[in-house]
Amino acid sequence: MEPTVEVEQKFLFDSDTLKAIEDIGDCVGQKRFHDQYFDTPDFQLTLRDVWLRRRKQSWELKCPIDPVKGAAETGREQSLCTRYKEITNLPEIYQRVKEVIKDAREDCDADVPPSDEDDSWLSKLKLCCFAEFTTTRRSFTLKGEDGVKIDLDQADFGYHVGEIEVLVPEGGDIQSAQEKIRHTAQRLGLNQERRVEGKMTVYLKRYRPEQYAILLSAHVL
Ligand code: V4E
Repeated sequence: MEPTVEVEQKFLFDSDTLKAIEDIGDCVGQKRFHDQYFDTPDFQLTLRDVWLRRRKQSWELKCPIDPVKGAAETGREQSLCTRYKEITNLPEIYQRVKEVIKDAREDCDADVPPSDEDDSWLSKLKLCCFAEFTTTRRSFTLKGEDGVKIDLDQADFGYHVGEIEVLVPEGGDIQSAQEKIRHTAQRLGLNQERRVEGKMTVYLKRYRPEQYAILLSAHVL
């Protein structure tokens, strides 16, 4: 599958928000999934805001589309939306991860890309699981708003968060996706001034405080 850009805004929700969503949207399903996130012991991926995840036996890599996001957004207003390129093709994920992990280049440049059945590439690149949790997700589409999805997530460590999401093909119109998200947020009566913490931020703060502190000071979180 071609990489896409995921544009999204997270929000906190209560029974009023849920009612607003049910008024203007249709529930299109509920699912449960277990996520495992991987990084090197010295956080080479997450320090670059690169997130390697296995969900339901499939791999996914989320990379920033603005490579110097920290520097670009430090000191001025941070957008409420996040924008990440999503790569789901395993050979391409392997290639990107090797480019990000410095020590990997010399050792692994000539080798064959991994397959779904073979996890040996993880240890070769010194990648370990640093976070895992299960999420129950209810998804909604919106009447009169093409391409907008709303997810309401409940993580098993006791945090719930919503997200308004639009997927854009690579090179597509990110501004108009952000505009759709702003419009949806307005329709739901959300009154946000700051970004809301995602599941990972809360997870790291609770269970990986060292990594959390390092990513916070590097302006990744
Ligand atoms: C990109 C990212 C992480 C990877 C997980 O992304 P997220 O969209 O939060 O998870 P989820 O389960 O909703 O994935 P989906 O099913 O939509 O693919 S973990 C941290 N980040 C960066 C990040 C950030 N710094 N701030 C916010 C508000 N979100 C994400």
